[in-house]
Amino acid sequence: MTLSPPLPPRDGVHYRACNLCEAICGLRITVQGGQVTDVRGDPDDPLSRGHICPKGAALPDLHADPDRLKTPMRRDGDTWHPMSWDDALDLVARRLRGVQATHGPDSVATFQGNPSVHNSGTLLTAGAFLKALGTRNRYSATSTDQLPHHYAAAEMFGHPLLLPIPDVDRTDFLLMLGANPLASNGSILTAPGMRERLRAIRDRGGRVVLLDPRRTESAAHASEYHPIRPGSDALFLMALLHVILSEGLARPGRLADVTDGLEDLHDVAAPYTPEAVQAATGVPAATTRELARAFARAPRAAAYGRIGLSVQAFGGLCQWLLNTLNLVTGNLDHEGGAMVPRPAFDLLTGARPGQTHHGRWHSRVRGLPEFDGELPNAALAEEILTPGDGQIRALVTIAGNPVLSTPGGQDLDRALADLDFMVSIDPYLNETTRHAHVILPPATGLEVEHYDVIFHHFAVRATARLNQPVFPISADQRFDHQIFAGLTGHLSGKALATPAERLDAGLRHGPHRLTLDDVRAHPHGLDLGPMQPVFPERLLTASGRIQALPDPMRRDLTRLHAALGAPVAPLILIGRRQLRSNNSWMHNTPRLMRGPDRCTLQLNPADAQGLTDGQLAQVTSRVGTVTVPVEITADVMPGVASLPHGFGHARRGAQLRVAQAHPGVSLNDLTDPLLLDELTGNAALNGTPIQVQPAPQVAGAAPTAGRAAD
Ligand SMILES: Nc1nc2c(c(=O)[nH]1)N[C@H]1C(S)=C(S)[C@@H](COP(=O)(O)OP(=O)(O)OC[C@H]3O[C@@H](n4cnc5c(=O)[nH]c(N)nc54)[C@H](O)[C@@H]3O)O[C@H]1N2
Ligand SMILES: Nc1nc2c(c(=O)[nH]1)N[C@H]1C(S)=C(S)[C@@H](COP(=O)(O)OP(=O)(O)OC[C@H]3O[C@@H](n4cnc5c(=O)[nH]c(N)nc54)[C@H](O)[C@@H]3O)O[C@H]1N2
Ligand code: SF4
Ligand SMILES: [Mo]
Repeated sequence: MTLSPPLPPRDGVHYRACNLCEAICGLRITVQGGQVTDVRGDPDDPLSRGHICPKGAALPDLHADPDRLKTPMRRDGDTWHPMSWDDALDLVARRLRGVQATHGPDSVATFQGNPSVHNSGTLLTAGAFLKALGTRNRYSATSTDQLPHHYAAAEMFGHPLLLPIPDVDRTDFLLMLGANPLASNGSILTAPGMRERLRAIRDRGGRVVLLDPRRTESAAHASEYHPIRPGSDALFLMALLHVILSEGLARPGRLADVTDGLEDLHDVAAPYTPEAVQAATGVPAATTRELARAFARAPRAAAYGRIGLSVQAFGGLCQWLLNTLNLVTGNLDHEGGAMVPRPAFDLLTGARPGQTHHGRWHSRVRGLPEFDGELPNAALAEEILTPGDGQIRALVTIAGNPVLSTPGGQDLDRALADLDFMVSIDPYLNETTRHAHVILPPATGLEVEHYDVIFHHFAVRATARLNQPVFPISADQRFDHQIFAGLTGHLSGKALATPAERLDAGLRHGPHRLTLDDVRAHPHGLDLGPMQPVFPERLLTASGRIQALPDPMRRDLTRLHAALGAPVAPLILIGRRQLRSNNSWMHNTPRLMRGPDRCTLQLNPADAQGLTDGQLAQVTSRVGTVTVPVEITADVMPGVASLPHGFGHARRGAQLRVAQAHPGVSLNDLTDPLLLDELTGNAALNGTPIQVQPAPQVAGAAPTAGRAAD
C-alpha cells in the first residue's frame, strides 16, 4: 500500500489551544515554508494569558513523529500489515459482533483512556459506538483517577460533574493536598500558569498551604509546606472539621437552608481530635489546630485535593471532606471559595434531578460496583483471565495504555495476549496496542478540530475557544470521530451527528446562547467572565438539597476509624508526575526526553539502607519486582518512596524508538489491583507497601534500568 502524501500547512500564524493537558493553554503557532517555526503561549488568551509548558512546544514533534501510525494495521503473529479503512472497519465490526454472538454482549470490554476527554471528536462520538456495542464491561481511566470526586459530587450535589473548583484568583487561603500543579499544570482545576496564580494569592496577603508526602515543585511556591503520611488525609481533614465544629467556627451561610445533615457532622467528627490523628498523619496537632482556625477565619478560603487524595484508600471520604470543609466555612459556591463553573457548552444542560446511578451491576469476579456505567479498571485483568460464564473475550481500547496505567499492569499485559480479538483506536503501537489484532490510528494533535467540552467545566474563568487544524490530513487518514461514526454505522446502521453539529447545538442551548460561528470568530478565545454562584438552582439531588453527610460516606467512616490505630508498613510507594511527561504517551518525543533519565525511585536518606544515589535497587511489592536507580533525597518524607508513572517501555513489540531508549520501569508493575478505595472502587495506586534492596550484581553486565518484561 502506498500512502498519499501529506498536505503542507498554510503559512502564517495559527492560534489554537493545546489539548495535551487540562490547562488548555492558548498557543500561537507560526508556520513558514510548510514548517512550524515557532510555538509560544498566546498572550491574548483570556484564560492562559501566554502560559505554555514544554509539552505544548513539542506538539509539532508529535505531528512529525515517524513512529506515529496513520493507516489501519492488522497483526499477523508478530508482523503488522497496513489495510484500507473500509476493510479495517468492516473486519473490526464483524469480529466484535462475532465474539458477542458466541459469548454474549458483555464478552466484549471497552477501555477509554485519558486523551479521549482531550479530543472533542472522540468525546462526542465514542459514546454512540459504546452504546451500539451494548456491553456492561466498560472501563476507563476514571477509576484510576477522579472517580472519588465524581462519587462525592453525585452524593452531595446530585451529579458527578457538579465539581467545585477552588477559585484561586479570588481566594485568600488555598489549602491544597495531594496536587502538584507546578508539574501537572493543574487538574480538576483549569487555571493555566499556576505559578503566577499562587504568587498572586501570596502577594495579596493570602496564604497557600500544601500537604504532600513529597516536598514537590509546588511546595516552592506555597507559603508553607507540611509533610503528611500517604493515605492519612481523611484523618487530617476530619481533624480540621473537628476543630472547626467543636470551637464554634462553622459559618455555612446561605446554603445552610438548603443542606441536610449539617447537624450530624459534629458527632461524626468528634473522635478525630488533632491529637488522635497525629501519629497516623505525621502532622503535629498544634499545626492542625492552627490551620483549622485560620481556614475557618479567612475571609475567602478553598480546600482542594487532587490525585494524591483520590487514588488512595480513602479517596471518596477525602473528596467528601474537602466539599464539607468548604461548605461548613461558607466557602462552597462562594466567590474566592470553591465554585462550580458553568461553561458555554454545558454537559449538564437538560440534566434532571436524581439521575445518577451506581451499583446497578457488579463485576463478575470480585463483585465491584458499577459507577455511572463503568466498572473499576482494577478488575479488568481478572475479568479476562478468570474462566467461566461472562468472561471477557474481546477488548476495544480507545486512547489508553492500560498495561502501563492500571494497577498490576503485568497481569493485564498477560491477559491481553489471551483475547480472541482486540482492537485499539490509537495513533501508536505501544505496550498495550501491540496486543491488538487491528489498530485504527486516528489523526491527532495539530491535525484535529477541537473544542474543549470537558475542561471548561473545571475552569476558574469561563471562556470558549475553537481549535482549527494547523495541518491538513492526507486522504489516507481519519479522525477519531470518523472512525467511531464508521464503526457505529457497521454495528447498528445508525448515522451520527458530526462533532461540529453537536457543538453548535450545545452552545446554542448553553447558558451563554452562543453558536460555533461566534466562537470561531474569536481565535484567541471568548471571555465569558469569572465563576458565579449556582446553588441551589443547579442542585440535581432527588431532594433538591445538598447532602452534607451522605449515607455511603457515613458507613465508610467505620473503615476510616479502623485506620486510626492500624500498623503502617515501613516503606510506602507513591507516584510522581513530571513536567515533561504526559502519563505514558509522550516519551517518544526527543526534546522532552533530553537530559538524565527521570525514572528514579526517590528515597529519604533514612530509608536508603546503604543504597547510594544512582545505584540500582530492586523494588518488590506483593505483585511484582522492578529494578530502578535510586535518588536519595530529603524531599520525600521518611517511610515514603516515589516513582513516576507512565514508564516501562522495555516491553518488546512496541514501536516507540525514542521511548525505548529511555525505558524506565512501570510503577504499575508494583501497584496492587486489590488495593482500592472500597467506597468508590477507585484504585489506590498511592500507598503500596514495598521493600527495597540493592539489586544483585550481575557479573560483566552493564547496569540497566529497564526490564524486558514481555
Ligand atoms: N501508578 C499510577 N498510575 C496511574 C496514575 C498515577 O498517578 N499513578 N495516573 C492515572 C491517571 S490520572 C490517568 S488519567 C491514567 C492515564 O492512562 P491512560 O488513560 O491509559 O492514558 P495514557 O497512558 O496517557 O495513554 C494515552 C493513549 O492515547 C493515545 N492517544 C493520544 N492522542 C490520541 C488521540 O487523539 N486519539 C486517540 N484515539 N488516541 C490518542 C496515546 O497514543 C496513548 O496510547 O493513568 C493512571 N495511572
Ligand atoms: N506534566 C504532566 N502533567 C499532567 C500529567 C502528566 O502525566 N504529566 N497527567 C495529567 C493527569 S491525567 C492528571 S489526572 C493530572 C493530575 O494532577 P495532580 O494531582 O496535580 O498530579 P500529581 O503531580 O500526580 O500530584 C499528586 C500529588 O499527590 C502526592 N501524593 C501521593 N499520595 C498522597 C497522599 O496519600 N496524600 C497526599 N496529601 N498527597 C499524596 C504526590 O506526591 C503528588 O505530589 O495531571 C495532568 N497533567
Ligand atoms: S500546560 Fe498543558 S495545555 Fe498548557 S502547553 Fe503545557 S501541556 Fe499544553
Ligand atoms: Mo488523569
